[in-house]
Amino acid sequence: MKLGFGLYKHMLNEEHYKFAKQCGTTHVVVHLVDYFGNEKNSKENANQPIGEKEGWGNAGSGKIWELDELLAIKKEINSHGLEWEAIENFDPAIWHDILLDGPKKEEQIELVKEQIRIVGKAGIPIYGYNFSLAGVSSRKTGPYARGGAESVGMEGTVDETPIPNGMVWNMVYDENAPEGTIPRISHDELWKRLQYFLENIIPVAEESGVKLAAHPDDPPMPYIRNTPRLVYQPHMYQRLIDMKPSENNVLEFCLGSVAEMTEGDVYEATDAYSKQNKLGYIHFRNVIGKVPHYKEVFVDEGDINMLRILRILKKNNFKGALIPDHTPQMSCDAPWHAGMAYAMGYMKAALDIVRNE
Ligand SMILES: [Mn+2]
Repeated sequence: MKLGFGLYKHMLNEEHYKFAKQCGTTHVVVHLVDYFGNEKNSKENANQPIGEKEGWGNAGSGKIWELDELLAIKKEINSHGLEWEAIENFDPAIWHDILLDGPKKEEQIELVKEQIRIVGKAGIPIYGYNFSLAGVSSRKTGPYARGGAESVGMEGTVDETPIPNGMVWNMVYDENAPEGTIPRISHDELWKRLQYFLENIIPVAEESGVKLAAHPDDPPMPYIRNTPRLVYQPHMYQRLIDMKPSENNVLEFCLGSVAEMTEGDVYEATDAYSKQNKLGYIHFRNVIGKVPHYKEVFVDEGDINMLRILRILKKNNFKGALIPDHTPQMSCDAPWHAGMAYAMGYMKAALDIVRNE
């Protein structure tokens, strides 16, 4: 198992590579979508929810990331003694009509194929994605973690506001879209759209040496904003795996989201999917409660026994990376950094203990 760290696009600089290294990281997971490029969104709060009406800003230009861009970032990552383990998330600008079954679906599937080929050429082994129309939604911010640390959670209410045309996954891809909202669809329709994606992309991922890793829904409710969710119970991951059997069809396994699910058991799910060698990388975070009443908390204060998870992963020979995903913000001049450093110190010690058992 490897200790990893997630970096957002605006953190791809020397200061953050050094910070990650100082936390004991060996591998990084990079978000290249500029969710928070928008000036009105505070960059320090990049792991916190933004008002859903405004979304997370505008999607990108619709251009894929070219090989020279990726190699330049990789060179810098490597120069700080780190390895690039994964890219997390597609820009809605390149796959909105794959999610929405829109008129540009076929054009966009070719773009995604090309992106995966380029990621393979750059030697980045995993691509994480979240097949979701609403994306992250319905969470509130509050003093939910120990000592009143600011964090996110649900307090029993779901945002039912339909998604306006021109927006998907919290980002605006078409500012001139006609008035109106995206139509309600069934869960089966969403799975059909995923099937189209997997059938087309997994063969390219296989040829390119890239594993595609699916994040579950955050939060894992059956419907949010009038749209169905894909993986909102642990067993639904099995359907995704079985839909396109391949070593390259794997999971971006988010312990927090799995623990928030109303059915199943986070230990059984970890065991079942790690036994099948289906874990690409892990979002190693903790929560108290289940949807629609849960809070994200410090890694050592939640419902999940994190050492028990590590022992299951070790037993099943998991070799991938663990990253903190989100943490509560700590009361000081650098709330995000303090929260991350706390999580990383805990994770490093826990890993050392379990490795040496
Ligand atoms: Mn996650």
